[in-house]
Amino acid sequence: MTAEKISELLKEKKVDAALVSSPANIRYLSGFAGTESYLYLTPERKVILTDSRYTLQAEEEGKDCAVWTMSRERSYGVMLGELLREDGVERLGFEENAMLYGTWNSLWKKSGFGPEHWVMLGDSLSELRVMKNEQELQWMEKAESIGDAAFSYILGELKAGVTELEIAAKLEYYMRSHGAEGTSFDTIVASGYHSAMPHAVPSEKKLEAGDFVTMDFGCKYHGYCSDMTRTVVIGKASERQKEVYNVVLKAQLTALKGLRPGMTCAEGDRLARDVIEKAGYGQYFGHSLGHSVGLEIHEKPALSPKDGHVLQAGMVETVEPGIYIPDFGGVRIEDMVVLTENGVRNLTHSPKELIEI
Ligand SMILES: [Mn+2]
Repeated sequence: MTAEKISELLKEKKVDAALVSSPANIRYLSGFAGTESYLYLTPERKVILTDSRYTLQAEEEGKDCAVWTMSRERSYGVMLGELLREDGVERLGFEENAMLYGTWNSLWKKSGFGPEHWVMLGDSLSELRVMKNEQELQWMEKAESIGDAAFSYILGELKAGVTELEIAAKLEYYMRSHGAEGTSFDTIVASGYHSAMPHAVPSEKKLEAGDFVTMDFGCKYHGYCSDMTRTVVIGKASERQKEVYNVVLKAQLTALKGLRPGMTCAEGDRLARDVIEKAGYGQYFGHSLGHSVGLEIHEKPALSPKDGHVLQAGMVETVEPGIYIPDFGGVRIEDMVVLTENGVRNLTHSPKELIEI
């Protein structure tokens, strides 16, 4: 992130300084990967405000940053007051979507800078992260490749009698023991009637013959997230299962083929939704086609019917249509792609023709 971009943003928002509180933005703008800290920014300087658990890490990771450590006598609010007075700040930008009201209340009281000095920045700092550079793409590709390997491994572990929790644990153990720093969200393993819930929580339910099993999982590499979903059938798939699966697959392939820079996110969503609606399953596809991914698992813009952003080369999006039918089950197929000049490059390589186990 260039210093010019930060200066530009501060100027555009007419603020003298910004207090960054979202961990992903702190990491992106400073390199510091700790949590429960702040990054204070002006066009001239960057100061990480943290506590003693993170002092050494902040000094090591924070590029061109001073590090101030809070203490009982010198709270975050007190340190912030010192900075604002030193720099003669009149207007301080802050992330109202990444700060609790109680925290803000305490910060303005202890700093001595009342509410009239605080300016909401909306999501403007997060928007700096929308376009991914080569290094970020490499890390995301690596994270997704660990996911691909985990899927191919888990196929050998899926069988009737094993619980959803065991499968989730095995996926996570595999990813961590192959270089992942952790999961990028809580792993979803949903079998049988559970698979009708798009974000089901893995349970002690055992996989049974005839179950759809939807596995949605991802991991982090250098802080960057991966995300993928595959649905398989335990035993032989019924005709209806095949039909539903193939509608989702066709919707996904259609979207992968049609997505390109210049179209809006809503138009992207439409590509897959049209296929599902035409097949008569429109009412069973309740969520958006996809979302952006990066340091956070759900970033903007999203491939949603409500998102008017224009897709540009360098954005990363998931493409994950689904059909969820109560008392029958559900199917979701998800890849993670990067927008290129004339389409998309798929970062996910796992097979997606219906697998019967
Ligand atoms: Mn996803």
